[in-house]
Amino acid sequence: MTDLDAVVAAAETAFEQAAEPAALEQAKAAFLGKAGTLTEALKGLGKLEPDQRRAEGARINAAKDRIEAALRARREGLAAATLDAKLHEESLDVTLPGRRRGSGSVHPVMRTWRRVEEIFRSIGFEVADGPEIETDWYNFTALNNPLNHPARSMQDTFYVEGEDAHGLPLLLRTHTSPMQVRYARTHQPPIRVIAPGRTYRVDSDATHSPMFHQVEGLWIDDGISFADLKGVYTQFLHRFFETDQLRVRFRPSFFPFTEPSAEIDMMFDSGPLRGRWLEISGSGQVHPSVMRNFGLDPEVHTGFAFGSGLDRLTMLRYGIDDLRPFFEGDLRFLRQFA
Ligand code: 2NL
Repeated sequence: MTDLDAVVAAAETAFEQAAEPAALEQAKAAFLGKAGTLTEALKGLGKLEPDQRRAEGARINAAKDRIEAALRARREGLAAATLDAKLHEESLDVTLPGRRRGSGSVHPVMRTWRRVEEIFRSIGFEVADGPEIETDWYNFTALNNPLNHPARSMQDTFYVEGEDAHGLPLLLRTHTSPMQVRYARTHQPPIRVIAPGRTYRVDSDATHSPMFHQVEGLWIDDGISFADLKGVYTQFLHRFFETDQLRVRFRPSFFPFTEPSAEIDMMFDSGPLRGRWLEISGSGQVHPSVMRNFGLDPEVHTGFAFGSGLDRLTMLRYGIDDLRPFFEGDLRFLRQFA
């Protein structure tokens, strides 16, 4: 008679030693397979007397149940171990912060540009746009610049190849005025417009960049005066610097395109820049010749114009006294304004 306890013990040991599922299935075959120990034992039952056969059959089946139980346990053990190993290998700390795509931010001068548009729009101004490559007429002639004016020289203005329909040179606009000239020639008074944009001059130091930003404003109707300029520009400064604690003064000056002309100065009454007059804008009443170049009669229509630097407004707003870092692209500097 087969020593079934020994067979069960051998099976348990063989299963325990199977280190992975394929080995376990092979070990199983040795006991429960077609030629396995238990299968052979069952085959031997036919030779026994019926009584003995029943008792021996029950014994073999009990042994078979134990071996199958050991097999199931080992299968589950191996599956759990496999899962554990996999979990360990693919472990992932879901509490780690994600790697985000860096989000960009608006350049400080562009923030100023947007704020200026928003403020003037709320006062009733339109926003004009126009080309950065201009003709001599729109940039200089229409604005009353005499032909021998030094601003027209190659030392001051970037000329580009090519010429306009009249054979006159093309250039990078030196101010945003030509956008206002184009706007005024295609609209009827009341004309209330600002023209923000990039401008170019041959100039480069701590406070001058060959490319800079300006915003000009123009209000033309019958009877628009310096008083209107003072009201509009003061309101703009209060809104832009978010304080009424500043003073504004107009200082006589000269520009070819305005008469009379004035520099607008401002002084903060509080904050780090307090107590010093700061030049903030050029301004004046539109010159009669310029008014005629708009296609308007200077005897009927009057108006003011101003021109301010968006870069300078930005520097004053953030208290930065060097223009260059704004255009050098060092993100450590630029991110401070995000
Ligand atoms: C400056 C000077 C100024 C204007 C700009 C202007 C535009 C037109 C007609 C008349 Cl279309 N004037 N613009 C007027 C006075 C001064 O700016 O140096 N700004 C920083």
